[in-house]
Amino acid sequence: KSELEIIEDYFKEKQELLKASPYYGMFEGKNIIMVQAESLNEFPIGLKVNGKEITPHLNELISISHYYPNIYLQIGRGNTSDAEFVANNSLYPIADMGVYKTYPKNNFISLPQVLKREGYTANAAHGNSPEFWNRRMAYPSQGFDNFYSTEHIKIKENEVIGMGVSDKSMFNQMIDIYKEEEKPFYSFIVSLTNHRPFDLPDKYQSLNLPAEYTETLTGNYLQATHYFDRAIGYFIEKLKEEKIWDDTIFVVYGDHYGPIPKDKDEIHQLLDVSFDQKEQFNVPLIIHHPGQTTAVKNEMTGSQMDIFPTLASLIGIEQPLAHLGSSLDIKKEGFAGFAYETTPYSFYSEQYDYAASHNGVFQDGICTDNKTGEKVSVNACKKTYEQLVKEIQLSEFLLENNLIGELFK
Ligand code: GP9
Repeated sequence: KSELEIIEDYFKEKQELLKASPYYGMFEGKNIIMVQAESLNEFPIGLKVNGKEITPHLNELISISHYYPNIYLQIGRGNTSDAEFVANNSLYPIADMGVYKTYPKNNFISLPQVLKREGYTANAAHGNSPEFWNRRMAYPSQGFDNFYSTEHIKIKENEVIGMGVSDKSMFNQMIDIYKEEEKPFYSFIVSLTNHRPFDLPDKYQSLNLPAEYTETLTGNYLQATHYFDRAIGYFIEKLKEEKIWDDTIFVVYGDHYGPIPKDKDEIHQLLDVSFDQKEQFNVPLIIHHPGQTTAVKNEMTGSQMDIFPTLASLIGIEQPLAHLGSSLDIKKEGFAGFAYETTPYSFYSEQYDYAASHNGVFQDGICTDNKTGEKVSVNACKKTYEQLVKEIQLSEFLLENNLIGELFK
């Protein structure tokens, strides 16, 4: 067999597993709205300060959705844009300047492209210049037919906060676009207002925080996260009003951390949250199934790479896919592997966490039983490590040689 045929077999095996999902094919033909939430960490979800929820609307959404609290980021040099790439392609973002800048014109088997072959339209939205992260050039190869950025004729800069059009305004403008959009559609929205340094103008700060939070990064982050939460609540209400909600799979996940390690002590002091590396890399994932009225909490360890296959199984996609992640709805040994953050080939998994050594020697890394916190023999981490090395190298090989489009021809 040729090298490409061997790779195809690897992907075919992964795709075959999707059929074991209890939801396989259940939402064929439903719209998908996916919101990639700027700087949304997992720790504000469900958190209360002075008896007040930071994310009341997301908490409410969780009460009628599938909620995956143990999901980890997988960004590389392309930061936000790499989170987009990973969620829509289920490959590691191995590229010197991020995938959108390094390989904007490669061929991909991305979520928008696959959905378009199923009869969907696909668009992306972001309230900022299309040049940022080279999205203007990268989005067509990803399969997005329309990019609703600040340069699009339909997008008005009627409310600008921080780096661009406010999240609330973007959500509102997208509602008008959906009314005219052919159905089913896939809409990918990259939010922006909750961006570092999180200094939201006073008039948008609606969280009543105790005095000790004044002018702290933590206080600012909670205010900005609360703003995003209100914008999402508004968006959902509008989707319901326009009768789009019941026909839509609605997804929200965090792109990457908000606070950074230097903020750790302050977060700990104010919120009693131990903002260690695992907490820093932890982002929420919420998937609302059309018609769902009760909460399903799935504590599987997973990553942004699992978003595409989880959605592909909900739609029941039969065409050949090339994803490295898995459906989170299938009981398995989940894991989140890192190609950039921490040290390449480090991972978190159901039972063991592996911190790779800087010298790249497997035996020199540290394997920890995360249930007991005890260091164990590295051999306990070997199987997942080997899979991770293989999949990172495979991503690099496919991207560098522009081979994804050659698969399954
Ligand atoms: C820029 C926005 C932020 O368009 O997506 O990107 P980041 O600075 O978070 O990588």
